[in-house]
Amino acid sequence: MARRLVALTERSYQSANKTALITDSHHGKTGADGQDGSYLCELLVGQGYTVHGLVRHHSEVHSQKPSRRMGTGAAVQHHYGDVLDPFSLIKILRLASPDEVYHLAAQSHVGLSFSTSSYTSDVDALGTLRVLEAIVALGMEKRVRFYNACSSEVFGDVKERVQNENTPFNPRSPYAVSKLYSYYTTVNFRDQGVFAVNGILFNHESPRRGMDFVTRKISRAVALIHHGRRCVLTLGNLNSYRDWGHARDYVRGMWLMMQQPEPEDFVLATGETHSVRKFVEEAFRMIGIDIEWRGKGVSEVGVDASTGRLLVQTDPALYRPLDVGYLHGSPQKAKEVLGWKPEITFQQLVREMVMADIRALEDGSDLRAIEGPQL
Ligand code: G4F
Repeated sequence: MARRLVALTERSYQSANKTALITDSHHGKTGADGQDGSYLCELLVGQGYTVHGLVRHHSEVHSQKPSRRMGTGAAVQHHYGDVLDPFSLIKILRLASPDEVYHLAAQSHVGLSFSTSSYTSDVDALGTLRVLEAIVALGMEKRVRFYNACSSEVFGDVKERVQNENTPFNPRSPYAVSKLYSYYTTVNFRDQGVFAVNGILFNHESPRRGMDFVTRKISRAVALIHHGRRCVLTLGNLNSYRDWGHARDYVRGMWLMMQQPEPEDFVLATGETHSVRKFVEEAFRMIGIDIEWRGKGVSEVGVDASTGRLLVQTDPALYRPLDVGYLHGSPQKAKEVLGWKPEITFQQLVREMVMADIRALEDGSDLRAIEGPQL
């Protein structure tokens, strides 16, 4: 394929003096304030951007250390707003006057979307429409580039063993249906001339991941067990497979999509898939424990193979009404066109997450999970 590669170091679309706006998260911390937003801020500031973050007000913000909250300290200007409030979007877009908008704001917890389906649709589906309409209402559509954080969840009950940009969609949750709406809305605006792209990102994790996503739930529980602070990790479906990468790699892919001469959609994935069970085993291995599985179905438990101590149990309440059992992405197009490939392996990711949680408990920087029912 004779495609032009735009590497981080190339200068075809200059980064210097550019301004970016990152929309904030609603749940699961995926905006300027959360996992993806904070890594993206760091990348953009490093590239010489002025970065604005749209921050939704929630009291948790104020319980966190500012450096962690902002990702990059004073280099990022945060503004209160909400994708549910079109006026706030218009005001922030006018004030920031961005060259690039990274729309990450979402209710990003798939499990939670079953109990908050209307809210999730309002934020994830209509929220995307509101940002795009605000750009057009301000007459900014000719100069603003727009990135939509779409999700591998749109593949749902997968129609192909390995999913790529041409795989048919088959969403299985209110979250996934809403993301599919956001996908087609982005395509529609692109077809009307806006530089608008969808990043169809497979799961991406890090020590900054929200504590109610399965990888962080596992890494934090392993750290607590290592410190003798908690006994049993409680999970839902151990047998679902995910293509897990590192968020730092994925924000680089987002940025690259926005530097292309033409707007196109891209899958970002590692090309490897592992079960939740495997993640658990790998995480415990980091603290020298081999897990042995005993029993079946909801009675299945994981014990320390050398002592028989109970370490993992399952709870039917943590199973979703519908789950996506298998996701496995192909990063082929991103590799060929963007020159993107993930640098952090599955084992390195698990190690980094477990070690970070162990350190956080040691140095007192561990932030307690928000009280409430488990997800
Ligand atoms: O970590 P999860 O909650 O992530 P999920 O549902 O795959 O969604 C994440 O990745 C998507 C793709 O990038 C994003 F669009 C989305 O916003 C989010 O970031 O669950 C992963 C798997 C599921 O099959 C779930 O049923 O782990 C299974 N699981 C088993 N026990 C659990 C648990 N998930 C959670 N959250 N908590 C459990 O106790």
